[in-house]
This record gives sequence, structure tokens and C-alpha cells, in this order.
Amino acid sequence: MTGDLYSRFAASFEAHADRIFVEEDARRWTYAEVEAATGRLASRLAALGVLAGERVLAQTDKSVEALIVYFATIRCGAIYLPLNIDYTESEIEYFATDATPVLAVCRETSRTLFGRVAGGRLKVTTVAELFAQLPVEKLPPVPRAPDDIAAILYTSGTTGKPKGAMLTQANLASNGEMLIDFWRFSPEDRLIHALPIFHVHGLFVAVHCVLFSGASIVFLPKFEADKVLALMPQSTVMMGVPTFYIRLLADPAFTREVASHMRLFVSGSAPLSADIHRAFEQRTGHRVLERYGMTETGMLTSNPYDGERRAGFVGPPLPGVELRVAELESGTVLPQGEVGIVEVRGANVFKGYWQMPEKTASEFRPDGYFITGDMGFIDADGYVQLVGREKDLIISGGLNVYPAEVEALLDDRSDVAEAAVIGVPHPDFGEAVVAVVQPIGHFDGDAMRDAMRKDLAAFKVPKTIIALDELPRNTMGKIQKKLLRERYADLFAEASA
Ligand code: MLC
Ligand code: AMP
Repeated sequence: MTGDLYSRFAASFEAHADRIFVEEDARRWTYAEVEAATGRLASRLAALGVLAGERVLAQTDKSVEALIVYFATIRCGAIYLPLNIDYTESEIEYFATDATPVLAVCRETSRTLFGRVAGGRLKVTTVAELFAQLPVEKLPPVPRAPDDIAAILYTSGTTGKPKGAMLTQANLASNGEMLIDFWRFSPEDRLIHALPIFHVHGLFVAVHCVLFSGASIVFLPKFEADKVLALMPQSTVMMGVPTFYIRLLADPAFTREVASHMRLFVSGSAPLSADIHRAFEQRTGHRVLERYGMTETGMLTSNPYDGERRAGFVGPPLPGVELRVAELESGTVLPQGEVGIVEVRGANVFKGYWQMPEKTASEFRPDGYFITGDMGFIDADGYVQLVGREKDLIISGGLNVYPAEVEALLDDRSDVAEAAVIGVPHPDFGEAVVAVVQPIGHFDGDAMRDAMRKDLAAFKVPKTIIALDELPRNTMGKIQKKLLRERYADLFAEASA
């Protein structure tokens, strides 16, 4: 099914009206209640100027009401633009200016900030304010074409400015529809939701799997092992980044018995180490199902539900996804087994970057394949293994950090001659951000980190800053990051012992 997204929502709201859709603390919402709130909120949004094709920016705490802002935006035919709650003013300024939203929904404490950004032109409100003024009338869903944009999610880049990935109605509807079959979702499922709702993983993958199948979802404000463990005996599915599984295994209360009611643990957004995969199976008897995806494409590959879930592999391409491995420069498709750049095509692949036609064109091959930036190969059984990234990207706890952005901030400082930002293995986050700098004058790494917090979301701030008299360079004068990665590979090793 590749129609418009809200029609898919509406079909579920109607088919499962009396079932519980979402639970948060003691509050339970049926599908019918969520539909009613969505329709009324859509009326409110429309009165605020949220018309078809307009953007609604949301930087909110996680709550059912915040999720309904997403549903209502889609019902208005508008474009949802979620932002990480950690983003700082300078980060927000860029997104708000680039995407020109008609409305920003933010935390009470960020009102003044949002009033300032984008030349002070934004209409600003909060979730609480929206819900305090819900009209009685429900706005009828505004029809949209499959190719219309439903959401813009910003991803940074190895160079240049962050790019807004335009995801269409059909991208989101088709990916969700395919996943509920592939992962066998049913109305009997209850999913533990501890992810943020501003990324593809927590917003589209988790929420759409539940919504499209008539299942139910329990919202936790964030991942906390003890809260997740308490829910497990009454739940069936969890989706998480590898850090979730690492933290669960670190808790002795996580036992085979606690996990015995669960039918599925899905991992993605970052590599799940084969060691963790095996330790998880040993402890619980469950094999984590690892899948691979991207903001621009939704879900691309998945280990099978019934067949072998292979540690260290992300599985074969999902139904409807064409995946090949090519030589980066020439684009020549490589034979099975050879390592190259992973390229993908399908109904799930985004429409392009918001107002960046040239950038968009440069990331697609002439035959429509999108160049992911991930390096990998396909084995004899059709399973994909990712072996690295062509893009200079660090994935820390499932969140992407582009070294170029952090380096630019450090290079701008008068007490830094030059900086190199690298990812090093970390027992909890998988990779941690580390900066290596050549200081000018007195060096105080902690003060430098503190100062960076003003401009950078906390997860991007280096966990440590190392000073060197000189950064290692090759004969061309380029900083040898590979050498730095090797030198500091054990920096956080002690914590894991
Ligand atoms: C928080 N911090 C992080 C961090 N998260 N630092 C590095 N990496 C992270 N991921 C910061 C905090 O601000 C804090 O900084 C310090 O690190 C310790 O925080 P914590 O208490 O340990 O963090 P916690 O709140 O528990 O969060 C960790 C986490 C969270 C792993 C639970 O980051 C998370 O939920 N990650 C999931 C992200 C996600 O949804 N990714 C999907 C992207 S979609 P300080 O300095 O203030 O102490 C995608 C496509 C796909 O990739 O395929 O899915
Ligand atoms: P994002 O831009 O946040 O959507 O991140 C997408 C990137 O996350 C991909 O290009 C991969 O590099 C990485 N990723 C997602 N899932 C996996 C996985 N299962 N294993 C390794 N890397 C992954």
C-alpha cells in the first residue's frame, strides 16, 4: 500500500477503535481517543495557519500529546519537522531558517528562544497550550498525494550544512506496511518504547509498526533499564539502539525469566557487536533481530524473523528494497562478496534534500540508486555485512555526530591551532566522540568542553579533549585520523573491564 499516510492512520483508528493504542504512566489512550484528539488538534493547528504543505517544527519532550502533534500535522496535510530536544540555539536557528516552518511547538522554557530565531517570524506555542485550547470540531483529513512530503528530518553531513531529508507520504506508509508483515506485528503486541520520538527509529519504525497493526505501545520518557525490565513481563516487543541492549545486559535483574514473555528484540541505528548478540542469547535465549536503516531511506535490511539471525550481519534487503554494492568512484556494481559502497532503491527512498537539488543529485546514481555512504558486502546467502563508513561519521549511542561540525567549532577558537575529531570504541555508547587538538597557549580540556555546550547538543560534545604538540600528518599535510583512532582505541577500554 503506497497511498497517503493519514489514510493508513485512519484505517487503523477505525479498525481498532476500542483497543488500547498507547499507555503512558497510568494513562491509557484507546485508538478512538487518539483519533478524536488528533482531529481536534488538527482543527487547532489549521486555525494557526498549518495548511497543506506548511512545515510544523516540533522540539518537545516525549509524551502522547507530543505524538498527537505529529498525527495532527499529517492530518492537516502539513509537513512534520521534529528536532532533537538537545539542540542548542545556534543549531535551531539553522533549521528554523532553512525550513521556514509556519509554527514551532516547543518546551515552555524555550519560548523566548523560538521567538528570537528565524528573524522572529515564527508562531510559537507549546504542547500544553495547544491541548488547553482544543476545539470540539474535528478537522477532516486533508487529502495528499503519495509523492507529497510528510516529514523533513535533518541529517548533518561530512561537509557543509545539515540537510533536510524530505520523506514522502508513500515512503513512510510503504515502509511501515512492509515491516508489520516482516516482523509479524499483530493486535496482541505490546511494544516497549524507550526511544526518542524525533528520529526515524522511535517515530516512524516503532510507532508505525504499532499503529498500522492495531498493537499497543508503552511510552517511557527515556531509556532506563529498571523501567524497561518492569514492563517486560507484560510486553512482547522492544526496539532499541545497541546501547539499550548493552545496558540491559549490565543489569543482573535482566534474566531469561524476565524476557520470557517477549517475542522480539530489534536492534538498529548503530552496529550491534557480535559479542553482545551472543551474550544476549546466552542470557535470555532470544536472538536480537538486527536491522539496518537510514533517515533518508527508512528500513533497508533486516535479519529474518524465522530464519537465521546472524551476529554481525544486518540481514538481506527487506521486501521492496533493491540493494547493491558498488565501487564508490566509478559506480561499477561489484560482484557478490566484494566490499564497496552500499546503494539502495525502492519506494522507501526519500525524495531529496529540502531546497538542495544539487546535493540531492550528487547522492544518487543516474539509475536512481541512493548512495548510502556505508561500506559493506553481500555474502553468499544474501546477508549484508556493514564493515565501515565512507562518510566521516561517528555513531554514539545511536546518534550521529559529524566530526566536521565539531572540528569547525574547535578550529574557530583562539586557543586551538587545529583539531581532529574521531570516534573511539566505547563500552556503553559503541563509539565516543574524542577531540585531539593542537592548543595555543594554556590548555584546559574541561573548560573547552564546557564552552562547547553552548553551541553543540550534549551528545556531540567530545567526551574528552586530548592536547598534542603536533597532530600527525601524511606527506600531503592531511591529518591522519586513522592513526589517531589506533592510538586512542583503548581510551575507554578500562570502563568495560
Ligand atoms: C546522551 N548523551 C550522549 C548520548 N546520549 N552522549 C553520547 N552519545 C549519546 N547517544 C550525553 C548526555 O547528554 C550526558 O551528557 C551524558 O552523555 C550521559 O548521558 P546518559 O544519561 O548516559 O544518557 P542517556 O540519557 O541514558 O541517553 C543515552 C541513550 C540515548 C543511548 C539512551 O542517547 C538514546 O536514547 N539514544 C537513541 C538515539 C536514537 O533514537 N537513534 C536513532 C536514530 S534513527 P552530560 O555531558 O550532560 O553528562 C537512525 C536510523 C536507523 O539512526 O537506522 O534507526
Ligand atoms: P541516520 O542518519 O541517523 O539515519 O543514521 C543512518 C546510519 O546509521 C546508517 O547510514 C548506518 O551508518 C548506521 N546504521 C543504522 N543501522 C545500522 C546497523 N544495524 N548497523 C550498523 N550501522 C547502522
